[in-house]
Amino acid sequence: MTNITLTLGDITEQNLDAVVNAANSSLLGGGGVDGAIHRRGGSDILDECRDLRASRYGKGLPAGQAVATTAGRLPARWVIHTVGPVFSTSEDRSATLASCYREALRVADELGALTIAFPAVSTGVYRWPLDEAARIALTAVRDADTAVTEARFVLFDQRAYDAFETALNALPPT
Ligand code: AR6
Repeated sequence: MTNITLTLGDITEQNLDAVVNAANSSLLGGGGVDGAIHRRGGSDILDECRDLRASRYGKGLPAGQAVATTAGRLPARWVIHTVGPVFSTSEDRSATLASCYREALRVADELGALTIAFPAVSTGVYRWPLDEAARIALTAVRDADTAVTEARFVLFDQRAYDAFETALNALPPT
């Protein structure tokens, strides 16, 4: 069973087996979590991302999928890059957001990563409302079939932390 924990902080400082990046399809970096991971992790991560684009994802990594690189100078061993959906009021993209978490855990299992840190995917530049994103994220991780023992949500500000805490307490029993 995966132990879900919440912490207020910066994902680049997490000393777990894997940290998840809220990337974009290009895999070539951006702002927010993505910018912080590439800045702190160094150029090895970007080099591997470029190789992945050339070898497997010529058209980019589709939303809802996940792929791993090493973590460069970060304390973690691996970065698992996933691409969240941009929030839409006209289309329900929650299945894609849930898929980000499930696929990241599947990649973690492939790597043998037992502990993983998640950011609140899609709640920044991609504008997803925090409460709903928290419910989707926590449900997906809680219901996943994985060998991961700790999934730590690393929330960047108090508002995000409070949204995840409320959603965690409100999760219906399995
Ligand atoms: N550690 C933990 N959480 C963080 C950090 C950090 N260092 N920095 C920001 N957050 P975002 P998205 C929070 O925008 O919405 C990028 O340009 C932030 O407060 O990073 O999935 C990519 O290249 C928010 O709650 O990711 C894509 O183009 C959450 O992390 C696009 O943004 C996610 O915000 C992806 O947008």
